Amino acid sequence: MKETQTIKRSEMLFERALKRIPGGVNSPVRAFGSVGEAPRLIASADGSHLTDVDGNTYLDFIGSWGPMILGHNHPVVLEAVQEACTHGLSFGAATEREVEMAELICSLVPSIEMVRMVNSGTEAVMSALRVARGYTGRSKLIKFAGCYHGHCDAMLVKAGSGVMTAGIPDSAGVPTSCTKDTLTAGYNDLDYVKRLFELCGNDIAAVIVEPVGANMGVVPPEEGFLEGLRELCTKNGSLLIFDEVITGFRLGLSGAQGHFGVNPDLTTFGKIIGGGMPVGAYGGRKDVMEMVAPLGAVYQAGTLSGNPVAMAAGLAELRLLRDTPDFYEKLHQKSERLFEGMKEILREAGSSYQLNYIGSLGSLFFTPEKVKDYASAKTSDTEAFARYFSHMLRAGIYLAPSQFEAMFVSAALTEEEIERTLTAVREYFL
Ligand code: HOZ
Repeated sequence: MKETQTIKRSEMLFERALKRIPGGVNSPVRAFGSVGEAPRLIASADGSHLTDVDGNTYLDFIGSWGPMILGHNHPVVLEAVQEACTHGLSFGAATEREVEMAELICSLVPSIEMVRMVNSGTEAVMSALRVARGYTGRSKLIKFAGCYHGHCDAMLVKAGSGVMTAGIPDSAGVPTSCTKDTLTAGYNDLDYVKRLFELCGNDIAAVIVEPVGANMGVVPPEEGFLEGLRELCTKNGSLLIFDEVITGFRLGLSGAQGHFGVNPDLTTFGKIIGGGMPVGAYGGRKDVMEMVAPLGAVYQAGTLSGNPVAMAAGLAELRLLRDTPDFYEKLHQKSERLFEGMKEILREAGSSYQLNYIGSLGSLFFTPEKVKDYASAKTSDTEAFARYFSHMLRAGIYLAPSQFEAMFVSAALTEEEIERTLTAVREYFL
């Protein structure tokens, strides 16, 4: 977008939104608060592009925060949704598609023997934690600073994502009784987790982790970290939960667990499994999932869970990912060209930056420190990030409006668009 292009309609609508929606948005990061820009209100999207209400187009590196791995408006997903709509929008009853969805997920992710569909990643996490507590009869949970597991009460402790830029490490409205059993460790700090297990191993129901941190910017696990968590959980009779809301079906068909070869007991999903519709899921070992009502004593329910239209979108997207030859290889090669190109520019620009990436997820941190956890991510100069963000936005490149979110690459991105992005990065840094 050029400086001369207008954002008048976005501004006018946002003014109206501020009067009737808290902060003008339905999810905090969208307010662009930490980058000092007016949010662009989006009217439509297609392939690798977004178009705002003023008619400006942007190359989209958010992809609805993950689901749009195929790009926007993929015809196969759209057709599946349109076809499903003609049969009814919601039945509140069991359907054939949800059986197919459960079978498909179990066939693609080896650690999953049974799965329950819900409506969001938050719901998936909340339910998985309840199942873990029900199964083990224990109450304590270990989470990692900077990991974000949605906005359920027990997980709003040193959470990543919007919580990091909002400067509220522990949310108001969450009674201490809801978080007193949440223990927090540093990401990649296996020794600390060992100490927690030494102190109260018999009380720990579960360790929950993003197998690749993607809500404090992208922070991959160091060698041995996930394996170490697996070992500790097995040894102490605790469950290991991988939150694959972002990495599921993004790093590969079997997610981060397939990529790293570490099997959790339970996994949570969201984003890609809904193909852009509001869907989440949790699943894992049969003996654990058999705890869920009506089979077992852990209660969890939902009117719109397994919604037929949402299932149609998710099934179409997952089947495409499964059936497109070399889908992930090609996406990762494309991402590598982009991220390695950025690294080269950053090297030329000096050493005050870090670029972490894995597969089609990446983050540029404005810090000279290697970013391996929450503390090192927090050393980033967020004002410098905001200046970079504004430059990119004006060049027509739509990045996540926060230092602590990921850059998502979609299969719709073309070579020409990668070059265009690198040119904008070069213009900023060199
Ligand atoms: N929780 C998302 C970022 N990790 C933001 C979701 C949204 O604003 O749509």
